[in-house]
Amino acid sequence: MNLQSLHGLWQFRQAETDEWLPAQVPGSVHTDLLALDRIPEPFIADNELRVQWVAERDWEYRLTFQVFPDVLAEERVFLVCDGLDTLADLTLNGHSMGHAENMFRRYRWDVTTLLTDEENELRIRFRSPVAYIQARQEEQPLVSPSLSIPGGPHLRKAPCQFGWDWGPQLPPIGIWRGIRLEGYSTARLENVHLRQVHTGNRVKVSARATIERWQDADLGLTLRITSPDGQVQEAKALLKSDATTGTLDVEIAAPQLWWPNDYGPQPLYETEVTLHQGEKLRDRYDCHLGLRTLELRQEPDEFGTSFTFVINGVPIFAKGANWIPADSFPTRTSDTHLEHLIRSAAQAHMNMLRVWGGGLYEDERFYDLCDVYGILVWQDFIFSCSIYPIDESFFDNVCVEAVENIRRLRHRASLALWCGNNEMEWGWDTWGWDDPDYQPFKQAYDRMFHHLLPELCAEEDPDRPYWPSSPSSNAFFKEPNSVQAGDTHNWMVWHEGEPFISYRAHDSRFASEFGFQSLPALDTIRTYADESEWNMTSYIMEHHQRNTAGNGKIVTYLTDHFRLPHDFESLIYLSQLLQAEAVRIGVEHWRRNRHRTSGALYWQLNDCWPVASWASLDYFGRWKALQYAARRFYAPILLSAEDWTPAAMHIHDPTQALKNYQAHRESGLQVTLHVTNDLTDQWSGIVRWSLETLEGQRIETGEEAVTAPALSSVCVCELDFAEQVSAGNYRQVALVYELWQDDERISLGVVPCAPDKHLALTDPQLRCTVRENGASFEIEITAQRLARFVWLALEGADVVFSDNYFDLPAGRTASVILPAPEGWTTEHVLESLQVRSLTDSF
Ligand code: BMA
Repeated sequence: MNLQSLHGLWQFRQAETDEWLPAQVPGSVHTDLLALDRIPEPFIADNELRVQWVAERDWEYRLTFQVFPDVLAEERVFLVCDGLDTLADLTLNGHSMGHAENMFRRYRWDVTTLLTDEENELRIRFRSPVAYIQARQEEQPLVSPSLSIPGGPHLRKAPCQFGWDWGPQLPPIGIWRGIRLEGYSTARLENVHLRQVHTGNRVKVSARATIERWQDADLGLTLRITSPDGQVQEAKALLKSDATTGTLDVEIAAPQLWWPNDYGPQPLYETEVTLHQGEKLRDRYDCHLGLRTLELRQEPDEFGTSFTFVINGVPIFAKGANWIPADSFPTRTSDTHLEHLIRSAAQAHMNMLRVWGGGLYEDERFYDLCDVYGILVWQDFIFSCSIYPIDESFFDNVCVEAVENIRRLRHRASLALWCGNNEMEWGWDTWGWDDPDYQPFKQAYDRMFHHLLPELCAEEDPDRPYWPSSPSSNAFFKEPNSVQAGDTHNWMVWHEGEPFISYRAHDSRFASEFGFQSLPALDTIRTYADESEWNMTSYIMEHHQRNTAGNGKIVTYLTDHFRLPHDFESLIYLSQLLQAEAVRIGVEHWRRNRHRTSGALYWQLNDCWPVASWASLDYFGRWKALQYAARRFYAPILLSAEDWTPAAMHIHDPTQALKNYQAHRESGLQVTLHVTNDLTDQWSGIVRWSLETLEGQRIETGEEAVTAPALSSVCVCELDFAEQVSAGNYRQVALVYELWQDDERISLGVVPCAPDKHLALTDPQLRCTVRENGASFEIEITAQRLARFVWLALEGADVVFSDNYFDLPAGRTASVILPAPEGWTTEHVLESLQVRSLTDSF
């Protein structure tokens, strides 16, 4: 086996022109043009509109190269393209060699007879994806996502690259993944299937290898597993000259189990399968294996049917978010940035990400990080919000894509689920697709998602569950968004305009999408909008907002909760608070009801360009208020307050619901406090509460010892302050609730008796001290009066604080840690530290 990478400096040109320009491979036309200053950065201002022509043209790439002698000496040489985006025709030394039309497939062509030992020339001509989908859409109009260039479903290309309600219309073109020559003699490993069977305290790992061979020779097959502490175990087999498969087993005693984040460590076993002929290595396959059992438990119960991921026998509450591609131009995402995003998810106690069906099957490095950080992956097949073609060639194309991606990812410890698509069953059920003219499309949907894909999954990856669609109740076209079975997308908050407390009336079995938008950090906005545009309804701010009327929605919700801000920066801050509060209210509700609900994945973790969106990490990876809130509301031990009963709420009349909610608060305050324990050990501690004025005068206080059994949520106390809170004082009073263990405060929350906009807040007089502590600084903050949503920032350095946007009641101290930016002193931190709270916004 000999490999020769073809990465590096290529040339490219617009088709039918003469000017060849330098190109970077892997890469894309847009990023190549950008590097040459031929187009402006599409993410700045409205430059997106000025670069539309790029994807409307055809482009050509070429490389001249010498083949390494040892590659050329092999019996067979293949050109392997891990990703061509998308409509590509290839020629090698003038011979037409192949055609590609699916960016999610790996293409492999036998080029043994086409290569020479002199100069070779490889050319790849890419057709415009936009021209293609437009032409196909004219022949056969298909339902496409409303904010996309119509016709996207005609092409197997990331749907969101044609535009989405958070993404620009910038479909890239080019060689977007690895490209190389692979030379083999005698035989190669076509694929390897690793499976694990757990019995008692032993795991049998089996490797089944499928072999492509060109010679009738005896071959040696070896499976070698190295444990995290370096112990090596091996199994060997001799394959007779006609054998095309071979299976090997290794028994691992006392296995070190792989756990999701916060449940235990993520030990990985180095695993290697090699194919030999005599002493000669013919091929090898390497990966990292995490040993664990996985089950999606669906059992009838008093609420319907459960939907719970069970890892190593432990029913997990899935906590996380939805993942979209990290850049409109995927080849721009650096390893460091990708790791920052996944690490941020883990730091916020997430244990699951859903790779959403409008994006991509991600790179190996994404799943490597998920394996390492203990992030389970809910993997959608890449279909979203559309009606797709029904011809056989489309089905054949998808079958190859599905098999390849299943085989590529099935050994992953992190991979938890294959899911058919995003919101398409919902489309058939609720969005008016079920028209008589569309019946053949509905039948094709049924065939694809209820037969073909589950059958391929069962055959290629029998150890992993398949789910037909998100959302679905697994009843095929019946109530896909049911709260009794399966997963739900809860869009009554935001899309339907209902108040945040509506989440409490939606007892999902597994909430796989729900969310609220906000603006990104000012430093992020600065990269795309001039100061003259720093206004919610300016042209550029609306250009960087893709959800119709999204900015207006933020403003409307803002007026429900907060006073109008006095400047743009405060508007950003308030938009982020709204987002954090909305999602917190949903998640806390579902976590309190963990006997019924088994997961909450908010929409969405990240962004693909700088924009106002549902993301908690913006395009540059900056933590919005929601990301910090997630670190609190996803903590394994959660103290939460429920201050309203859903039964009394008019969820179908949002305005009335909010009025009721406020009226209720004016005539007292009823609150229940709950401890949710997601851990596998019982947890004991103390809950302390205090009804107090904004200045910190205690009206009533209390304390409860609490023991929360493993994997449970308990109601700690029911508090009724009908006597203490009245129309006369409710704007000056708040309930503070704290969780303590071993003299340490673990969390603190506040329920103000009036909506924030009506609270009688005044300057809390925040005071800070800074102390150096090795590689970090510790900031201590105190407040004289209740400070809502204390916000810290360091001018001149992007840092992730240990906590941010938190409440600080009168007389309490908060301690926040920040990693020391290189060369910074305590004085430097003090000078650059910005501290604000809600009163600074109006
Ligand atoms: C969900 C997603 C996306 C969309 C988001 C916000 O339903 O599946 O289609 O971006 O809503 O509208």
